Amino acid sequence: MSAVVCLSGGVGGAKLLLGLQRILPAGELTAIINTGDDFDHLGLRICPDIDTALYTLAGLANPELGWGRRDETWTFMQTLEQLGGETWFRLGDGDLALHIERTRRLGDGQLLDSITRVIAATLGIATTVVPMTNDAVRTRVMTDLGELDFQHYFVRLRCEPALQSCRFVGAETATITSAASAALTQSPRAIVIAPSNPYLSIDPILALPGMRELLRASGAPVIAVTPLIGGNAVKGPTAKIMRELKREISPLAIAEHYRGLVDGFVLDECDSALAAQLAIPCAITNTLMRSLADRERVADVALEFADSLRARGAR
Ligand code: FO1
Repeated sequence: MSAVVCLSGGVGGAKLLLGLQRILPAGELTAIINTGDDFDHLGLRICPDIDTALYTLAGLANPELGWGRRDETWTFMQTLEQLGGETWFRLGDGDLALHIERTRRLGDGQLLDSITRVIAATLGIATTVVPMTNDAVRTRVMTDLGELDFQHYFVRLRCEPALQSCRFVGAETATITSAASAALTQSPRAIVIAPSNPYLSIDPILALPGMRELLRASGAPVIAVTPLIGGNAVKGPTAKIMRELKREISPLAIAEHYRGLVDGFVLDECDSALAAQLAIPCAITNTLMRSLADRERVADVALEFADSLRARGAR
C-alpha cells in the first residue's frame, strides 16, 4: 500500500500532479487522465489533457499558457495562417511533433495507453500517466448555440456559449485502461481528485462503466481538492459553467457533486467558514498553486489528510 492515484484533467490538475510527483518516491504516482477532450484536428489526434500532464511532469510546460511547451516557436501556425488554413487551435512547432508521432503510432495499431507510456518514458517522467480509456470518448456540450464538440466550445468559442449540459459520447461502452484499473485495485494509499473542472474534466472519467465502483472498492480514502477559491475558479470556466448549470458557485456545490464518492474535501483557507457546512471531513490550506513550493504543499496536505482519514477509520 504505497501508490497514490490521481484523477486529473488538464492545466489545474497537472499542477497538483507535479506536486505529488515531487513529494512521492519515483514510480508511486499513477495519473488517470481525462480523454473526453481528445479530438482529430488537421489530420492529427490531439489529446490535450494527456499532453498537459506529460509536459508538466517533464518540466516542459509553457508557464504562461499552462498547455503546450515552453520556449515554443510558431512557424507552422504562421505559415498555415498565410495559406488560409485553420488556426483557431494553436499547435506549436515542438508540440506538433508529439501529435504527429502519436497519430503515426495510432495508425500503426498501437493503443493510446502504450503510446503514452512510451512517450512518458522518453521524457523521463517518473509518474505512470494513463489515459482513462483507449476507446473514443468525446465530450459534447449542449449550449444556447446547440450541441458543440468540446474543443469548438472551449477553444474556438472561448467557452462563450451558455452551457446547458454535457454528454460523453462513447463512455457507456468504453473500457477503463488496464493500468488504471490495476492502480485502483492494488490497495492504493490514497485517491486524489485533482482541482480540475468537475463537469468537463472529472465527470468523463467517472462516466466510464465501473469507475465509481473501482474507486469505492479500492479501500483507499478518496479526497477531492477544490477547484474554487472564494467563489472563483483559479483558471478556466468552472465558475461560469456552475452559474449556467444553476449551481451555487461554491465549494459546497462541488463537494455535493462528489457526494457518495469522496471521503474528504480540501477547501481553500479563504473558504474555511464553509467547513462547518460540509457533511464530510475537510482539510484547509492555501490551494492556489503558483510556485513549485505551492504545488508540493497542496500535495502534501492532500496526502496527510488522506492518511489521517484512513487512521481515523473514515475509510
Ligand atoms: N487551449 C487554448 O485555449 N487555445 C489553444 O489554441 C490550445 C491549443 C492546444 C494545443 C495542444 C494541446 O495539447 C492543448 C491545447 N490547448 C489550447 C489546451 C486545451 O485544449 C484545453 O485547455 C483543454 O482541452 C481543457 O482541459
